Amino acid sequence: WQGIENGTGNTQYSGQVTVGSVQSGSSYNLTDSGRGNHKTYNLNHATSGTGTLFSGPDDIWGNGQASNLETAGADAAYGAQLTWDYYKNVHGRSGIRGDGVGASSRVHYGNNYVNAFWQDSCFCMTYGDGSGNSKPLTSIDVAAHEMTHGVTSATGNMTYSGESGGLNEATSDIFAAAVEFNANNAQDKGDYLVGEKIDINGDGSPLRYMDKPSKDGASKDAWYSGIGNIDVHYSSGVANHFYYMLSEGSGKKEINGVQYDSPTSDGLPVTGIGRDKASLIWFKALTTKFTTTTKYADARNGTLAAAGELYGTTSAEYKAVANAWAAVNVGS
Ligand code: ASN
Ligand code: ZN
Repeated sequence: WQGIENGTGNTQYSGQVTVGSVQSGSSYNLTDSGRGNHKTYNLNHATSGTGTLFSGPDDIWGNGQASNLETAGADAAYGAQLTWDYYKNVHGRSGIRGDGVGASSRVHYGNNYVNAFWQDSCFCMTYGDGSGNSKPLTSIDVAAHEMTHGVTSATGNMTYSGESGGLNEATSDIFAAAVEFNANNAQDKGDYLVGEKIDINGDGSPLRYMDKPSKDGASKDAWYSGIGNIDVHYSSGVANHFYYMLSEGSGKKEINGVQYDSPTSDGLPVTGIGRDKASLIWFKALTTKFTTTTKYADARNGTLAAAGELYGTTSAEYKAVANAWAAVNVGS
C-alpha cells in the first residue's frame, strides 16, 4: 500500500510540527508529495553521496534532541516545507525553479561541520551538524537562506563575488527573514536576525543583524566605493539594512520580543511600508530586473522599477524605496 501521510516531526528548533511523508508498505519515508516530492536524506556523517532516505516503521520523526538522527531530518523537512509554502503562497512560485519540482535535503554532513550549503548540481541542500555535532544548521532561517540561493540561481543569478555577490547573499537573508515571519512558528518567531537558533558563536548571538548589520563586527551598514572587495556575507549588509528599513523604518522598534535600532547614513528618517510589500518589491526585482552583473546602483534602479510597477511611481511605496536606499548611502 502506498499513501500520502502527514507525519509528526519533533524538531530541535521549532517544536512539534507536521511533515510530509509517504507510506510504502509497512514503512514511512520523508517524502513531501504535496511539495514536489521534496525528499530528506541522512548522510550519517558522510561527505559525499545522496545518503539514505529517512524511513522507518512509524510516522514520527525525531525526538527534539540532536542525538536522535531523525531530529535534524525533521527540522530540514520542515524548513523545506515552509520555504516551499512561502514562495507558493506569497509569490505564486511553485518550487525553487518555479517548475513544481521539489529539491532534496541532506542532513548530518561530515562531523562538527558548521555550515550549510545549496548546490544547483544536485538541486539539493546540505546541512552540517554544527559544533559537537549537537547544533545542526537546520533552523528555519538557514534552510530558507540556502534554498533561496537556488531561487536566485534560477532568476537574477547575481554572480557570487563583488557587489553582485553581496546582493545574492542579501537575497538569501531577506527571504530567510520573510519565510521565518510567514511560518509564524511559536518556538522560532520571525525576526530580522539570521541564524539566531543555531548558536554558531556559542554565546547565543545570531550570525547577522539586518537592522544594523555592523553589530556582527564585520558587515557594513551602508555602501562605500570599496564594498565589492569584502566577503559577500558582509557586503550583503547594505541590502539587508535596506530591506529592514523599507519594511520597518529607521530607529527603534520591538517585534516579537526582539529590540531593533536601525541607523540611517544620511540622518534622515525612513518610514517603513511593511514586510509584505518590501518582499514583493524585492522578489519582483530579483525575478525581472536583476542579472548576473547587478551592483548596488542597479539594485536601486531595479527595486524602484519594481515598486513603480507594483504601486506606481508617485506612490508612498516608491518614495520609501528611494529613501531606504538613500539611508544606506545608495543614491542616484
Ligand atoms: N552557508 C553559506 C551561504 O549560504 C555557504 C556559502 O558560503 N555559500 O552563504
Ligand atoms: Zn548564503
